[in-house]
Amino acid sequence: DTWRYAFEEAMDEVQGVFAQKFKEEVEANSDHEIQLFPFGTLGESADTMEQAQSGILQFVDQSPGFTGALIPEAQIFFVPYLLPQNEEALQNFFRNSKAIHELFPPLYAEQGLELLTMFPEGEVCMTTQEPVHSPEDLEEVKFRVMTNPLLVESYKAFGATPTPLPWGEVYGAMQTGIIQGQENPRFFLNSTKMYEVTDVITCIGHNNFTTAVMANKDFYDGLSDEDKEVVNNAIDAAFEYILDYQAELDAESFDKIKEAKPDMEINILPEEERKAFMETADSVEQKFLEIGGPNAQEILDQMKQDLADASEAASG
Ligand code: 6CS
Repeated sequence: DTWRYAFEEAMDEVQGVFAQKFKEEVEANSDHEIQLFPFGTLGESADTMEQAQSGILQFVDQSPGFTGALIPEAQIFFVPYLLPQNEEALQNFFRNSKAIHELFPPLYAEQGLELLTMFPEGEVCMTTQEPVHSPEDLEEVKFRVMTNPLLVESYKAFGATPTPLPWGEVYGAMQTGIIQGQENPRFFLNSTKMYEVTDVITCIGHNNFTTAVMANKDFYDGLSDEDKEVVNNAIDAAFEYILDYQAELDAESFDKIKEAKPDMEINILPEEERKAFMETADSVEQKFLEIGGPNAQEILDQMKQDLADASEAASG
């Protein structure tokens, strides 16, 4: 039989590479086949999520940036400066987090989804038309964000005018001037040629792009123990593979952008310029507790514990 798996990116982008690895593992270890549907083949992220919930798709990759409306707790990934900038601590966190491995799965289950894994896609940076050195520079900037209420709050706190849009509309909206800024991980700024429609990249260390892979829950529950193991092992193999893959991609992406557009301005903001952005974190965290659903406090507390453990293990 054939299992259908949709994701939000192209075949050679991070989610696509993860999906290909998953497919390879499943097909090597079972008689099942996986059919992959990259971005654009079945609609936007909201569409593929509906298809996974209704069982038309067996697997879907949807980032918390879009899941926030469905599972309000998933908005926690948009509290700025919550995730560590240290790569080892970040990887420890995604491997071991109790919040991810124990608290989130029942919340996804309520929506008919089996949460299989979450993984990072790299540091998120902004691209804009004008340089950004402080929140004042984002004033009057219509800034595209994923359709996630807390991300809207976060960019309001950064001084911008947030404009939630599905991904498919971003390039065109930037070209026609409907928006003047957006954020995404480094590799994605390169692969989607955001440098063609913006002139400045600004990194302030505020986030790493998290994504999640799920199965339709009825489908997953109906699998034999043996097939569940095939799926889980394939997810583990793809997870380990993607951690290194994305870290390497991250490192080379800006060189590639510079090659493609030598006058692209790339600013990694120094600590003193980051301060004003960092100072917004508390208010956005407070907002998360208001709009992050009934389990917001529990998730936040556990996440902070997990992050402390992950950082300690990294430095020790
Ligand atoms: O910004 C977005 O909407 C997209 N960004 C990434 C890195 N992956 C998929 C998502 O749709």
